[in-house]
Amino acid sequence: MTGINRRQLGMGLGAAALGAALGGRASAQTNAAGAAGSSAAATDALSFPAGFEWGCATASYQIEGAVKEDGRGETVWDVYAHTPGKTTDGGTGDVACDSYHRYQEDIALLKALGVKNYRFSVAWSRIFPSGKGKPNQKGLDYYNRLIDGLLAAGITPHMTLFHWDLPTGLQGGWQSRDTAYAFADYAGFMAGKTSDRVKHIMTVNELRCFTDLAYWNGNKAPALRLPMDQVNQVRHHGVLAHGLGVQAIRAQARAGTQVGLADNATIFVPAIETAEHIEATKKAMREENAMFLTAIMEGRYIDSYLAAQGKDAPKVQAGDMKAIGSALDFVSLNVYTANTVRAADTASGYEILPHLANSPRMASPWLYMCPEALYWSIRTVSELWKPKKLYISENGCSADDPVAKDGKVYDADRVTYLRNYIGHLHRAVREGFPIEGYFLWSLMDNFEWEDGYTKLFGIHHVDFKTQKRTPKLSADWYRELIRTNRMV
Ligand code: GBH
Repeated sequence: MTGINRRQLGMGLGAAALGAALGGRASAQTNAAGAAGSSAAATDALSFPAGFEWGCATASYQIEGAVKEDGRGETVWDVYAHTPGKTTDGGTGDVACDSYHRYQEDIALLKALGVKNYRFSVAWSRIFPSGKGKPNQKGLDYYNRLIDGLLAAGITPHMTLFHWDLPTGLQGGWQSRDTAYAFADYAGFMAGKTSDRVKHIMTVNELRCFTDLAYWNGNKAPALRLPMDQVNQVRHHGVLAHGLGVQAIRAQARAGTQVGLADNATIFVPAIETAEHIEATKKAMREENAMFLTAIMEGRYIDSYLAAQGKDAPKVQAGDMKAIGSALDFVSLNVYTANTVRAADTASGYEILPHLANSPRMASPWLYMCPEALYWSIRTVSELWKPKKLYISENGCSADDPVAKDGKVYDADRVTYLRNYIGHLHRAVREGFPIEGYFLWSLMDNFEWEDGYTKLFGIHHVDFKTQKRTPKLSADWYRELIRTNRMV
């Protein structure tokens, strides 16, 4: 559906916004507006535009297994997961969902679900086992089989090039500027080899996670706790890798290849939907993400960030910021939770309100329920930076997921989570923001990083002893949403 059609739809349906977000029934007024639209599918207040891209997401280390096969090189996550005490119950990605061998089965799952889009990531160390140097054909062959299999099933591949599994062969990891150059070489190589078939490429996944959480908080690989000046340098190398990656992809990809990134900007929602709180929220969005998404969208580090970091600010070389600010075809956001902001009489002009002990949340302690995050993430990013297109590249949740007597997982809580978040996605669509698609995290239960296999996000249950995949209630729900292209 075109932007014009969406705006027409939005204008007609504005009055129904609240009703739809709450799962209410379409009113006579909205039905009339829908009938006036050009798309047959958009016939009521709860429909999505025809062609809205529904998908599922996964990542290499979390699902592939086969860590020593066909020349794959070691990564920081292999080391971390095998270090006693790092992951809950000692979980590793050695086998995970065994997707390296079972990718055909996974394609069949996607097909049965009716999703037409799949977001996967490439394990850098399968392509360049030590991060750079001579490419490994067998690793590339795997992704060619996956891509061809997806296309044969009528599913569009959306490829992420780095989802945290950094080759240990890269000395110094993200502390080294050379890693950004190595990433660009790898990114260009993959674009050259796959862009005849892959038209959507994301450089990196979640800058904050592989920089701050890995080199400052120390709870993601390589689990360091560096001083702030070094942390800022790691962050800089992360955004630089993205920017140089964009340039390398553009240099080597076929015309028409769309390039972006999947970032987990910290999301803010206004306490009350009034001009002053919305302004404060946008300000928080821009300032709290200054070292990541703001730098990428503006091609500079904003003054407040540089002032706050003082002598610890990153060391920037000529040309870096230009590369970092390379124009993008789309911006993808991983959205799980958010913080509430109010306008306040503080130096920054805003206050971020803390989550409280009884704030509702899902099975992961950090996963506070905040459905409006999906709307406000899209709106604040759109209004601040006007990206051409947006995607939600991840949204989903962990849940308790007990297996019932009949072998099925009835995850009604996950359905509630998804239904509410997608209700707010629908609002963003209705209001005409350029949101193209949505990827549910995750296709199936998988290795959840430091939580091992104790927090599971899948809409398919995986029996890790037998590798049997079984649709949960949430998969049935998502299938129906896709089939009708409508809130269900
Ligand atoms: C995403 O990260 C990842 O892309 C994906 O691989 C992962 O499986 C999925 O979401 C589910 O977690 O130490 O308390 O500060 C999610 C974003 C941000 C979640 C940081 C955990 C920190 C927890 N992550 N957050 S805490």
